Formats: sequence, C-alpha cells, structure tokens
Amino acid sequence: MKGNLSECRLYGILDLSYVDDADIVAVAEAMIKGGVDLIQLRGKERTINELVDLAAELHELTIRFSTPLIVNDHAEIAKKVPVEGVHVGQEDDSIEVVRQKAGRELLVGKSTHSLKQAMAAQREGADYIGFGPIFATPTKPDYAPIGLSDIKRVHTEVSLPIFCIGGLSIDNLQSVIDAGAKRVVMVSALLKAHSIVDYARCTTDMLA
Ligand code: 3NM
Repeated sequence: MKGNLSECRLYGILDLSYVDDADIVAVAEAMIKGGVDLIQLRGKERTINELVDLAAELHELTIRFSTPLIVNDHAEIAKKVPVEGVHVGQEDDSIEVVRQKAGRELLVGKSTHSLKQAMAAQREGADYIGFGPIFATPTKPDYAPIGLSDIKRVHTEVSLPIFCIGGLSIDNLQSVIDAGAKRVVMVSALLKAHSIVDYARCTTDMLA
C-alpha cells in the first residue's frame, strides 16, 4: 500500500450516482494518474453483491498502482474482496463491528459531522475521519453544512488524518486550506470535471 495515510492529501470517491458501471475502471485510472491518493467505492443504491463485483473489478486496477481502495458502508465486502479499507457513517456499524466482520487488518474510516463526533471517532479507534459537510452538497443533500469555523479546532483536538469533505471544488479549496485543512475528499467536482486527471493534479498541487 502507498505510504501511509498521513501522506495522503486527496481522497476521491467513485460515487455510482455520477459514474456508469462501465466507466469505473477508466475513471479510477484517471484519478490515480491525477494523483488521487485513496479511492472509495460508494453506491448507496446498490446491493452488497453488486458492490462486491464492482470492488473486485476496481481492485485489480488499484492494486497495480498501490492505491488503497476503500468501500463505503459494508464490511461484508471486505470479507470477499481484498480491499484496503471500509468507510462507515454515524448510522452504520461501529468500528469494532467493522473490524470483526472483516476479520482481518484493514483501514476503517468514519464520517463525522461535528467536533464532538470527530473526537468520539478517534476514541472509537478510527484510522481516519471525514469532517463535513463543509459546504452544502447535492451528493449528501440531507446534511446541514458545518462551515469552515471548526476546521482549525478539529486539527488540534484530533490527531488522526482528517479529510474535509462536502461541496469542495477548486473554486473554494483555497478557503478550506486557509481554514486549516490539509486533506480533502472531492466527489462531484472531480467526477464532473472535463479532465479528471488535470482537476486532480491541480487539487493536489494546491494541497502540496
Ligand atoms: N459525506 P461532493 S459530504 C459522501 O459530510 C459525503 O460526511 C459527507 O460530495 C460528509 O464532493 C459527502 O460532491 C458528499 O460534495 C461529498
């Protein structure tokens, strides 16, 4: 696996509401060429079996580039496919249950939506956290944005790698960096970019 998480800057989510199944490998390859450090497979509308097949297909590519592949929500997928990690939300399995279900060592990330949840995720044993949504986003429409004000504080209170997420694009990235972010997740801005390679490269340059 590539370096360690603390060296990761840009986390790309391959969200199946933006990408056709037939394009996932090409999109992941463009992300990797652009410098995306971690890739997540997210398919809220898909069955676990469908996600197992897609994760297996993607993993054949990501392993060639030593890019960690993380699956969203379901530890069961990690039992069947040698993905490098599982990401869970506040309403999903606890980190302990994820590790038990996977039955092997792997990265476990957790979505957090406040300073309090971020600190709790660290106590719970997460390997990294998402922190957001920073701005309003159609990718996660039911969550109120938390804004920029707690980004500095979460970096002093939590020693895990923190990935700011939610409504981020090249247009607002500098404000998020100025607020203290070191790592970000991008979904729609990256997936809708005219050139995913160039967009990712520009983002990683800004975070360097
Ligand atoms: N999780 P986009 S925000 C998947 O705050 C996700 O936990 C969030 O997508 C959180 O880059 C989000 O298109 C959506 O805004 C991010």
